[in-house]
Amino acid sequence: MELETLLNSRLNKSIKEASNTELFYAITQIVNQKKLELPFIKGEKKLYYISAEFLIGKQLGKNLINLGLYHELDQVLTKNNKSLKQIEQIEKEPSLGNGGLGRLAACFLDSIATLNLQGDGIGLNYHLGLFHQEFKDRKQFEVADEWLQDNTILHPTDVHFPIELAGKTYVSHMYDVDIVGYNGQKNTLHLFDLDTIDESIVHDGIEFDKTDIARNLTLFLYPDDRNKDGQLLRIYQQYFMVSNAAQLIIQEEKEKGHCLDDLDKHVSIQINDTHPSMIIPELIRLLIQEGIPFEKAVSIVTNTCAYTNHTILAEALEKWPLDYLQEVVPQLIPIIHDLNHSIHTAFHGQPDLAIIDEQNRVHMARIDMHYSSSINGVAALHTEILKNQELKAFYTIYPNKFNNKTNGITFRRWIMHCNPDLANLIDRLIGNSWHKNANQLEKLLAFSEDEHVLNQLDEIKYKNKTFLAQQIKEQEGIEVDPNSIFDIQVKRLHEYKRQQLNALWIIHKYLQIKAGQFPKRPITVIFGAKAAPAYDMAKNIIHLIICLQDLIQHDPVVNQHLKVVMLNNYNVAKSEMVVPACDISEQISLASKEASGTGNMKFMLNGAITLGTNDGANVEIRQLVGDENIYTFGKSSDEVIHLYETEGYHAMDYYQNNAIIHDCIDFITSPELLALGDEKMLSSLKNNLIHADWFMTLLDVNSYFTVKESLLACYENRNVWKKKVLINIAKAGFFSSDRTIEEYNRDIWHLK
Ligand code: B1H
Repeated sequence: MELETLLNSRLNKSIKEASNTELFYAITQIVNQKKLELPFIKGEKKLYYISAEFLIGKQLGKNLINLGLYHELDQVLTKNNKSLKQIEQIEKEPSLGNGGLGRLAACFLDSIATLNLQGDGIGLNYHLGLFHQEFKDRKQFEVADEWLQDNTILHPTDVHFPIELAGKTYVSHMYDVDIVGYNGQKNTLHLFDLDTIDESIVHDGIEFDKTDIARNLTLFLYPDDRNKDGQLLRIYQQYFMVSNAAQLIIQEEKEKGHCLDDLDKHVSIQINDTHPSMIIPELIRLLIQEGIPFEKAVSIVTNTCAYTNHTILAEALEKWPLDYLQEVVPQLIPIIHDLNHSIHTAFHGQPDLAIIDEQNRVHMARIDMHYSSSINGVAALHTEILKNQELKAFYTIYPNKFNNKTNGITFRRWIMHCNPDLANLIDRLIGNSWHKNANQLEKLLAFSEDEHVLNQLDEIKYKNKTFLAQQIKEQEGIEVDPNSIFDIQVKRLHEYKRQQLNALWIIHKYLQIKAGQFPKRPITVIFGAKAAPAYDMAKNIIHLIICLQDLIQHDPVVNQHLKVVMLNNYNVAKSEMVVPACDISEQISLASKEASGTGNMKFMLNGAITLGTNDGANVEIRQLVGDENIYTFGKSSDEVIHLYETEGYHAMDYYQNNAIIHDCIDFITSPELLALGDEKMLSSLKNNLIHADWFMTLLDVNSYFTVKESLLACYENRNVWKKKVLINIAKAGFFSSDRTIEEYNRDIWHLK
């Protein structure tokens, strides 16, 4: 049936008369029906991608694209004076992730299904998600994100497993989300939950009794783990996730009639960071229960599992006190001891290889590295740092396990859905083969001198900036000029990502404008970021940015030249608004610290120029586009690593010896800012920058300011800029997650 007829038959009125909400539910029903008709992907071997986060974004538009229905439906609705884009807004965004790690898992599920590979995701159904960010008094506050209300994506199943937690048995409940590929087939994301969860125990934002496991287990992603109860809760969550995963895998294998001795021939398990690492001892335990001897079970599990490392920051390489594990998962302790013992014997007690260290902490990443068959980093530089620095001891003993898989993004969401005008222009120029073979984008290079094409690209950018400006006006109440340069930094808030460096530049620009030195063209600096609730310095940085936003907005001279916007509650939907509207993509982490980054890829694909350090995947962007088409600055990762090793960085020296840095930092506690901000938070940030500055903000101030000025100047050279934009789009094909997944499959999973 034609879509229009189908839609009419679902509504008891005409499309014109129906409200957006009525249309949303009618379209959702149609999509659900179409999904039901799709076959599940089948194969000899199946992948299970286990992750604490799946930042999947709104599903309706994505499903329509992957079902090949978006275009037709859009036309039907437009004809009836309705906007599909507005109808899509009605869906609440799933709050099942935090940042790049979770978004990567979502892009991977999309590509796995699109490549017709049999692979399901396994995670948890967080009722209140990460948190919803609110600003009050220019500060971040966290409230529960009730994204599950009006749920249209989760399907309850009748799958339940018994899970032992601290000696008590809980019964899990599995919910499924369909993962539709861009190829007429589907996989599933399985989210586990307890029926006894009680949202009403949450009070004062996101506070709740951390010990009431039956009621709290799957309330929130990343509960505050500063104290013991919080850490225990994270262990409860992680074990609940992996015990469900292990039982599901074994059940599915038995249903297929496979022998568990052959598990590694039929199953691959990808461990996304260390949160799912307990899958290893848990699977060993269950295989032993099934009658397989310990040594054999260990070897099967090792061959089945593969581990991805996403960061070199020590804080994220989890180490759980053995006592805590003893309390929550006593059934795993004998296995962990046996594994530790084997390693101790095999490597003569070498301390940096030990699973249980001298302080009786269990190193989760070390379990992964000893007992899986692949260890990968997420960008070329990151993998080299793992091999030569962070995980050197392991690279020495297992050189063949290490491999690189540079991250990618799904082009279905990150250009076709978020930037339809650009996608359509590309279709007209080079045909649509790039939808399934992203390298075809290089054909755009043929137009790099074509003034007409370059102008069309520029007009699309202007239209996207105008749309974002409208949204900012509506949602944040700030007027921004689409003719200004849109300079954007959106990502988790962390000192290593150095949003504070960007803020220092804003202060610098503000002071220049105050002194009568005006930029050639107004600049709009846009931020979006959530700070972890327990991360005070990150909250201080958000506070500074909002104070600057308000100071500048209300200064009648400065606001002619400069605007700052801190987007509230940055999420996937907001990202889809800002990515197509960006001129300058800020990727300014301290070199060596950003494992890859994936926002950098989204911005490049949508025609922004990167202003970045030689870090993570920026390095690969630079290799692809060439030095003329990216603006890099700052010390290299080798230099930074050397500074850490020699304790050679002293923020105070920069503060005392550089007048510009001195003035910018002093301005943080200037009367102007103290009139708007919290004295304690602003001085704490200032003191940190002078006396600690663990992520070396001041190291790169000089080169950042200089290179940023030359990038802004380049924008005025309109034809040169437009050509750079085209080259960035044309070279972005490498960053398709289809390419990444083909590599995982070729080197690690071998699904077909
Ligand atoms: C990344 C995290 C992360 N790496 C633990 N590690 C967390 C780890 O709250 N926790 O417990 C939260 C986040 N996230 C990101 O992964 C990297 O920083 C990015 O550079 C990378 O692109 C992304 C995907 O690989």
